[in-house]
Amino acid sequence: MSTKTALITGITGQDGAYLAELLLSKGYIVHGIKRRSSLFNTDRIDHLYQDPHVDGRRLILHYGDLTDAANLTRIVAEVQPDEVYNLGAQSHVAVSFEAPEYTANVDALGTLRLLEAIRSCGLQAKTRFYQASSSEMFGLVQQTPQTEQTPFHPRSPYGVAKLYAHWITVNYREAWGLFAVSGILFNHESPQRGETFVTRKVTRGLARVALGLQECLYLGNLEARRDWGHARDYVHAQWLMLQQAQPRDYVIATGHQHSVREFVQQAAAELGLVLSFSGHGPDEVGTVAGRTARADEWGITAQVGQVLLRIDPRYWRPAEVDTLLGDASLARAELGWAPSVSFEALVTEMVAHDLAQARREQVVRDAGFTVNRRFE
Ligand code: NDP
Ligand code: GDR
Repeated sequence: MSTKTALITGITGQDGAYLAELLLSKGYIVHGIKRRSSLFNTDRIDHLYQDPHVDGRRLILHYGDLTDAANLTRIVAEVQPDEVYNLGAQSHVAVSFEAPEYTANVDALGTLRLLEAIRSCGLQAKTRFYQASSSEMFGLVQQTPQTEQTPFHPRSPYGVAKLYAHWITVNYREAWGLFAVSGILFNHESPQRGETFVTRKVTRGLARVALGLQECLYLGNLEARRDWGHARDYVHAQWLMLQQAQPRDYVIATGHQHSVREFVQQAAAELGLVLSFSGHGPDEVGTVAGRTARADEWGITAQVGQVLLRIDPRYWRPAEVDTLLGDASLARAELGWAPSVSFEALVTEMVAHDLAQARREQVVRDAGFTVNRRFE
């Protein structure tokens, strides 16, 4: 067991929660930065929570923000981390078109602030740094599959901000000798995925529609193709990158690609529903064309002929990333990393989770209480 100390920004997010779990299981003392919020925002890590009034805690949370350099410097000075994982970000690509300056401030300059905090605390020889880079940096892809050598062409304020963060991480490695690496991670999902990313929106939305809690699921571009893996596998790769003898950037991906449409069909099939599509562009709809035995077994109320899915052009992006497919050969060879969860198993796990959640909502509704109506 290790007695290392890690600091995680974005610990309340999908990856932060899985990484905190992994590091605690390895004996780390884990510090995390959470944002002040008017409501509790630690749902994903509540199972790891340790009472601050009891001595010997191994999970310690600090209030902070990537836009606040003084705060980051104080926390780094206090924690003296062996490893820093910079997972905090405004991570939604579509939202980055609405809030480009904020996205740049958090995702690009936030990374610089954190690197500078390590340097100004004199920790560049001690602290290893992981940057959450993204396949979105490839954007308009110029080579398939994408590797560490593929040129970047980001297509959103998010992608551009992440590219700055990527290069400033390289620069601190080259200029100051920091053990600083970027994981160029392709999309990774789980039942802990934020509800407005497409996979979770689909599994949650279809489960709710299937049980009559929501009338219809609205989506944007069904043709986009992504390389989807499981977040638990991907945080393991993040940790492995900081355990190497030499700092190096790695692509992390499954090497398999599916369209949003295929994801929807697979999720519907999990619920015992066969979907057929008709119409074009904004008029396209997805209708129940058949029910399998599973739909009866699971008490699914959606019937043949019912429209489950409609297109809402609001979800089309001003500039889209049409296709991403990663080649993680270098990570396989040097980190000994490989994904362990298939596309089908990922969809199964997410649908099962969201169906169970929808059933709980059904009980609440049937008891006469209001259910959550948010489904953006
Ligand atoms: P999430 O959106 O689930 O989590 C983002 C985290 O960042 C949350 O804890 C959030 O806090 C925090 N955060 C947001 N703004 C700030 C801020 N101003 N200061 C401090 N913290 C902030 O993302 P994921 O867990 O999915 O992703 C983790 C990282 O990996 C992100 O940087 C993302 O861009 C990157 N990435 C993700 C991929 C994926 O497919 N998941 C692929 C490639 C890269 P709060 O909970 O309060 O909102
Ligand atoms: P992405 O993930 O943009 O790849 O970024 P997202 O799930 O948001 O979109 C994937 C694709 O699905 C299309 N799409 C929709 N997307 C959303 N969110 N909502 C919809 O209704 C919808 N309909 C179709 C999108 O247009 C897109 O093509 C994620 C984030 O986790 C980033 O932080 C990370 O860096 C990248 O993955 C790799």
